[in-house]
Amino acid sequence: MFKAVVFDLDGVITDTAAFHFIAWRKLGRSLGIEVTETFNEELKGIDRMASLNKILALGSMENRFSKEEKEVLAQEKNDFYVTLINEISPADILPGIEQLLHDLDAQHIKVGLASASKNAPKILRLLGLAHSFSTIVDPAALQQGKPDPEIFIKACEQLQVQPEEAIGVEDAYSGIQAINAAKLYSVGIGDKHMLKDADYVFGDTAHLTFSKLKEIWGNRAL
Ligand code: B16
Ligand code: MG
Repeated sequence: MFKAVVFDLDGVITDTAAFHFIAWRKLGRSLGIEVTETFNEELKGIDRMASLNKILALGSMENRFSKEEKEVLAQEKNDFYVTLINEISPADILPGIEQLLHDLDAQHIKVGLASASKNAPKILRLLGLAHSFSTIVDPAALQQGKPDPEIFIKACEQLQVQPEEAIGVEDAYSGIQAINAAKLYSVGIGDKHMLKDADYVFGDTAHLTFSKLKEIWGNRAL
């Protein structure tokens, strides 16, 4: 049996993509750059500064701002984003996740969080799930973002398990690459074609049950 599950946050535990979109769109408009919903898809799973750099490149403004000015822009987006996420409540937990966390706890399987979001502890608190995670990797302490494996390797170290004994759950392509490179068993949530490198893909979190995880773990190729 697997000894730990390491979860991504956004798109797996809850869906904050719409809030990120509203906040980036507002910042983009203040600079004359139109961030569309389609473009927002490309920002999923990547960190705040990398997202800003992509938006500036979209508007051909990649060389217009100094590092300090970009810090101010990223902070501006985050201040607005934080006012938006204050609305988050336990009703925003994605289907099946609460039950899964409950079952993992009952089976004494360790649970960790590997999110690129610096707002992750606050979001878990608002969802009422902070107690369900025995460890959260601090993204500010990382050298590399996803698809680099660092965040998932760190999560396993903090949980004191070997990556080969753990399952990683992600909704983003870059996240699946990170889990695979870290050598956990990778579970994708979303589109089978987009997440084709995952060891197993669920269409949505409602199908992500403890019994199904046990089954796919038992059937995995060694
Ligand atoms: P913040 P995840 C990611 O969360 C989001 O998917 C991504 O859109 C966001 O830019 C990133 O967190 C950083 O978030 O600005 O709150 O630090 O999918 O890794 O849980
Ligand atoms: Mg995600």
